Amino acid sequence: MSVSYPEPSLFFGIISSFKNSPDGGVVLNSQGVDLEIEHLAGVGWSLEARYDRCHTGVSRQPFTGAQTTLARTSCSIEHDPHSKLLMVHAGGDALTIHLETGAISAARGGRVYWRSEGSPFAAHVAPVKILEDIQSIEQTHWDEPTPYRLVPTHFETHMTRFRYPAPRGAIFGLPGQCGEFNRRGYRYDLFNNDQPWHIPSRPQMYQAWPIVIHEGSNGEGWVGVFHDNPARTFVDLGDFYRDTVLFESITNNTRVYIVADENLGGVTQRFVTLLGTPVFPPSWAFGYQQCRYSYMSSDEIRAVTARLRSEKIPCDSIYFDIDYMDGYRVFTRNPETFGDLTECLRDVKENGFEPVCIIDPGVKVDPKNETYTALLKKDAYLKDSENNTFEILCWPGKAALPDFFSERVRAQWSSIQKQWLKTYPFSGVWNDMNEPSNFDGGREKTATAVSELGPIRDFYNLYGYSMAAASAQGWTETHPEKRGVIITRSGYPGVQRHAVVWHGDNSAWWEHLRLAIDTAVSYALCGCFYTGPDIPGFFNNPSDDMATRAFQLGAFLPLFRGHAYKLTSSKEPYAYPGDTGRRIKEAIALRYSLVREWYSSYERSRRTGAPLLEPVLDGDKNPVRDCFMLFGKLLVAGVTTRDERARAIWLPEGVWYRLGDTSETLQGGQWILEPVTLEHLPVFVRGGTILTRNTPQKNTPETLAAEEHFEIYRDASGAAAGYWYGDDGVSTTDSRAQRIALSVTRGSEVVEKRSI
Ligand code: MIG
Repeated sequence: MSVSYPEPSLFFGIISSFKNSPDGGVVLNSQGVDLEIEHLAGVGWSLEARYDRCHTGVSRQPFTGAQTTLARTSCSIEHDPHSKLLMVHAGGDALTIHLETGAISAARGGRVYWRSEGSPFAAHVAPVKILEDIQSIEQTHWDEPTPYRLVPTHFETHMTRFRYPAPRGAIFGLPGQCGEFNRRGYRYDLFNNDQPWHIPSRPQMYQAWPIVIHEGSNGEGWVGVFHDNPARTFVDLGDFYRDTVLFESITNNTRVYIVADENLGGVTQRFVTLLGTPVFPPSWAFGYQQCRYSYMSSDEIRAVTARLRSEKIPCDSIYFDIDYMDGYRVFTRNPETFGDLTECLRDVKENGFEPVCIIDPGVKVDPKNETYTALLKKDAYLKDSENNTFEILCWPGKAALPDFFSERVRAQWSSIQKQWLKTYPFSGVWNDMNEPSNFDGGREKTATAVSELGPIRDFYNLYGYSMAAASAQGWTETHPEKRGVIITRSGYPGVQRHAVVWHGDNSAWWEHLRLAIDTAVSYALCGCFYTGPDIPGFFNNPSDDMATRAFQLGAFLPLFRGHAYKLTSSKEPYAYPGDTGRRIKEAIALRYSLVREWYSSYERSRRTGAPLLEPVLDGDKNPVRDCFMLFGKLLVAGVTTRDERARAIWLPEGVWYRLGDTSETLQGGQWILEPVTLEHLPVFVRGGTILTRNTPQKNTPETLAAEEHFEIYRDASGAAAGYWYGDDGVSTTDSRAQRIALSVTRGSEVVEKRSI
């Protein structure tokens, strides 16, 4: 049996007209399809293909995760009838379009950094059958032998395509998907999904980030491509087509952003400009946080927090998972087990913990449920094709999904949340299940629902993003002056403007330690800096060694939160005896000893766009397994296998030190073999760094208020520099915020401080 991949029927090829658009861009037309070219200041090119005239469905995505108000650089056109080339100039950037083939290339300073082969834009005008990866669908066709992992299944759709040859080297991106950090050679299906296995053959995960990053096509610098289409999107990076980057979305219009920079970090910076400044969580969010599915009563919450204190384990936050609710009705509390919720919140706060409550999107269908009826009266739910409330099955049983795509509904939700937070003053809101999860028919069925803005299949991947936006709005309305934590499972590029992200239901497996590193670094490259996994892993009971490595790793990832599934053993740091317990406590103490660095570096990254985490690239620009750069100055080497005795680590150019040891220098620009023990992870500091070190107290605010000292790691010339940020830790505008540049010169022990 031969399986063919569907070829599009329409290419954006022979260009029949082109003209300047009123807002400074250029509009081209080919076979009835418009392509609008714009140049965004500080970002790069935006190419929007509008297939309205040859497609049904939305003519323009009602909204996207990107910032829509960015300044446009005005474009000038240069047409050479002889060579049939159209050049569009904007600042130092130039885009060249071949008027007879639709081929496009992008260049800066005369050097081409991105190019297509023929027309990159194409569409299936007549509906095509989607070929699905058999390993990724529940219902497989094992009896049909296939020469390939694809079988035709399920549904017919229009599709639009964007395709170009992959330059050499690694392809990064697609944060949130499982599988290798280097995505080259794989195929992905971005269709947000609650799938807890996190294994490469079931890659559809909670978030859809249609972003890839690779070298420039001339082998210089780095290029990022954001295929901004929130409908289900297939991304093929050389699985079916060798050496190709291909995006295919099941709906009409696609906007593609192409950004280029000399440095990988510069690509991130451009994405931060495009997607917006990440939220600034309060300082306590940089400490250790404790969660479990679920602490079953306010007494259990009190017992856990008391134990953490009595064992002298620093911790900043305690999470209330779904069992605090009354029958899983959002915005309620269980009258028996959490009857004294008000007092419980007061007690944990007095003990120095910030309480965070889970809030799911599904509202229990129940005429006695106030939230349900209030939203029903406002006509606030997604509908089915007959215009009745679309119902899902989730924890509360039958539930209705608020139409978060609608601004009106987001405002209603935020006022309900405001009422809730006024009654029960939690310090943060945790949005789970917002892919949205549906135990009845999954995403295929949910995708048939209809929003006020149209059929949700056209923007399905924005549901979690929209819920996070509503939560963030609710938080701000409750506390205009105070930062809180909104933490979300589902998302789309731009979600970092509203919320922080956690990686969802991992397992206490060694494999998932690697996945946690790859996921956090992938997110960070795309400008979403604050993410992290469940530590030591949600499902399963870890071995002692695995738990040790998990806490040691978590201490170096932005979100450092312990969590555990209902049917597993206790996984709080105090649950481990002997050396395991000691090592875990030491890992947490190490986190707090660097908490000023966390706070300062995060503040700088969100402000400047410099990635908080980056891959470590060897001399051939290949990512070094399980290693990452943190704050631009620490090199953290994860240990993700049992009984590892030594780690091969590439130290980038320059002078390096082991963390905490300024006496011995290591030469960079080479591989080293570093012996490892269970005591700690190998962590190195780049020469030229001043680290602020803290003395761990019971939580972050107390640690930041206590005495600090500087550790000086000099570069080859004997100098070092650092950055120190401080404020009151929670205010949105804090007049006492201080930004200080630290420096020492050769031969001097004095750390100079300069306000910036
Ligand atoms: O289907 O609220 O990922 O962190 O503890 C399980 C219960 C629902 C999934 C989340 C997990 C959370 C759990 N939730």
